[in-house]
Amino acid sequence: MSRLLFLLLCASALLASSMASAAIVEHSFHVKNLTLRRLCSEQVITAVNGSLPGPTLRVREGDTLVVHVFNESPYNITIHWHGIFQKLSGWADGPNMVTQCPIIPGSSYTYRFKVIKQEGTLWWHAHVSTLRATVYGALIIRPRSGHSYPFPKPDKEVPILLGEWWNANVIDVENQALATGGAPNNSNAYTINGRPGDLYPCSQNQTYTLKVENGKTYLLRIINAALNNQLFFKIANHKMTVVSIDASYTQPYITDVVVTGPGMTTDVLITADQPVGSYYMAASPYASAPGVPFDNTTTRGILIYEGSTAPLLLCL
Ligand SMILES: *[C@@H]1O[C@H](CO)[C@@H](O)[C@H](O)[C@H]1NC(C)=O
Ligand SMILES: *[C@@H]1O[C@H](CO)[C@@H](O)[C@H](O)[C@H]1NC(C)=O
Ligand SMILES: *[C@@H]1O[C@H](CO)[C@@H](O)[C@H](O)[C@H]1NC(C)=O
Ligand SMILES: *[C@@H]1O[C@H](CO)[C@@H](O)[C@H](O)[C@H]1NC(C)=O
Ligand SMILES: *[C@@H]1O[C@H](CO)[C@@H](O)[C@H](O)[C@H]1NC(C)=O
Ligand SMILES: *[C@@H]1O[C@H](CO)[C@@H](O)[C@H](O)[C@H]1NC(C)=O
Ligand SMILES: [Cu+2]
Repeated sequence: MSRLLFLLLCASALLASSMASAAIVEHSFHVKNLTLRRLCSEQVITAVNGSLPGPTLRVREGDTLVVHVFNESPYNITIHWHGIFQKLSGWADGPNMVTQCPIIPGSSYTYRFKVIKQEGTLWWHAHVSTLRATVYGALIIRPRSGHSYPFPKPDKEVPILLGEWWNANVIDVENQALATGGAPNNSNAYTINGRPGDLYPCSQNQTYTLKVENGKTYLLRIINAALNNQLFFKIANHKMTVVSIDASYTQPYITDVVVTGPGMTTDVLITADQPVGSYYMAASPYASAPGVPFDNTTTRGILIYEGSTAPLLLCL
């Protein structure tokens, strides 16, 4: 009896302390066809809410995230919350046929979980077949209110999602590999926030640009959403201070290149402290297995200083 009372008291104390600063953050995802023009041709992809990447979700540590997923696509879908601990909410984790049956076309499912003791950047992606190539987005976890980052507050925060693009329906790519017993086709491009960049055909106008102001500091939340490849990421003439990896703070360290494995995230601070101008950013893969072909192309974006007039681009 006293033990039960003790448990109840503990439970209500916990509830009171977590309610003090926690919120319920509720969103809906509409998964459906999206027609995009990339690399000289049109392609129908599966995407959330008509954009690639899909919507960025923002919560604070301690919040409960509720996402209603409506499957308006022709394919079975689940959404995985990559890196979330899912304490006592394993059924919200998302792997198809592991923690749930898929959300079949025309139906919906609600994910509900608490984000506890994780701060930084994670992301979400489809966990059925190869659909995560196009069904993905950022999940940003800020400190709970009254708490701050263990580094100087940046002027702005920018998700940088590195992705992979196929000039094909990714379901067909997978099915073709299954049917022939061979390796699936490699991707045709890498992307920064859904854009391949000016090194690819017909893609000059599909180049991600980040406008910055002289003297300001930016928190880039870099996410490797590629399927198979480790990617190097670099910005010409700019140093990066790594402050967090996979939603865990790190000892800050300064570097001019970061490498992220598929699924991993790296948060870096950059300061716009270079002469006003335009600077390339780029991501390219690292693969060391001998004789195994891989997509060895490079995606580029551009960091543009406000007031920059010269079209001159500084290369890496
Ligand atoms: C997705 O789109 C729906 C319908 O337009 C909208 O109500 C919802 O707020 C969007 N979700 C996000 C996370 O932006
Ligand atoms: C969505 O795209 C798929 C594959 O291209 C196609 O088979 C299907 O008819 C499309 N569905 C809708 C509702 O447009
Ligand atoms: C979609 O999910 C349903 C229900 O689990 C299953 O019966 C069906 O085989 C799945 N379809 C595909 C193409 O995997
Ligand atoms: C895979 O690549 C081969 C060779 O380029 C091409 O013929 C085939 O159509 C591709 N498969 C898919 C599903 O795009
Ligand atoms: C982008 O440029 C390509 C040619 O490089 C062109 O075919 C395409 O229509 C352009 N797209 C837009 C949206 O301007
Ligand atoms: C990429 O791979 C192709 C085919 O294996 C090869 O011809 C080309 O030289 C490689 N390019 C780079 C930049 O490594
Ligand atoms: Cu994942």
